[in-house]
Amino acid sequence: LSEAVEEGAANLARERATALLAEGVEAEEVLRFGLLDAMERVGQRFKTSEIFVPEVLLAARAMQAGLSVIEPRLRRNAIGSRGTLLLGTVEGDLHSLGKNLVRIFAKSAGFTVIDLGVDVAPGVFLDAAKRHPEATVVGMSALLTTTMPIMRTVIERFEAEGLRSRFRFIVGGAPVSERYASEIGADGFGPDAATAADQLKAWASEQRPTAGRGA
Ligand code: B1M
Repeated sequence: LSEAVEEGAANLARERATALLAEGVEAEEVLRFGLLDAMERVGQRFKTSEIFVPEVLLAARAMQAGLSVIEPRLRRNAIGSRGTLLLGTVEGDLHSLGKNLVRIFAKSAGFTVIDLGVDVAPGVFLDAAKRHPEATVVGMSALLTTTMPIMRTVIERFEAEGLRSRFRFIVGGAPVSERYASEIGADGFGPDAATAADQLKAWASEQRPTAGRGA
């Protein structure tokens, strides 16, 4: 499977992921050793100019094909809704895979996820917050050092509109750190999608944020 992902062979990735599940391999193992490790190697080869954007794009498509096969298994333990998460990759950033993983893990943990997609402008997060009064968490992904600052802008826009206190903000993505999350005023950081889902669960079991918090 990891070879199929590295080669950007989406159909093969789909077939191999399906075969692995049929053989009884756990979906979490397929994710870690078949998909994530492969994409890590793709990143390394891209960094050293061994491969270029088209190959990376094909690999990402193959990973997405594998992800769609294992998603129902990862979600099999999902329970009733624990809350609603507004999720997106920030403006200027087209990287979708980490965000999609957060969506899968959050859904598995019982959350309703409103996936706003990639290249999400601050105003779009705000509109979604207004359209979904049930939402209490905003999740933002950024993979580029140039797009990370947009996460701060989003939080500032929520503050300016008086909406900050309704939400917890969780951020993540390869260049994002816990320290950066705290610097921009986010409430949480997810080094990976599973940890992000754990954070959501922890928040859901606490009380909602109180008015004026974080303003
Ligand atoms: Co891009 N890219 N890319 N890329 N790409 C990186 C990020 C890069 C590190 C590669 C490199 O140089 N080694 C580099 C960024 C450098 C930097 O900013 N410092 C880079 C670059 C430069 C670019 C372009 C500028 C290249 C160009 O055009 N010259 C361009 C930018 C386009 C844009 O966004 N405007 C670009 C384009 C692309 C593709 C479109 C070809 C493709 C994305 C396709 C897609 O997503 N549909 C792509 C890919 C695939 C990568 C790499 C190789 C892999 C990223 C990935 O999907 N990883 C990446 C190298 C790398 O990261 N090693 C690279 C797998 C994914 C599951 O991991 O998203 O990190 P990740 O998510 C993790 C955690 O970060 C976390 O959970 C996941 C694990 O469970 N997480 C969260 C993520 N979001 C979270 C949110 C949370 C919590 C946790 O809470 C809400």
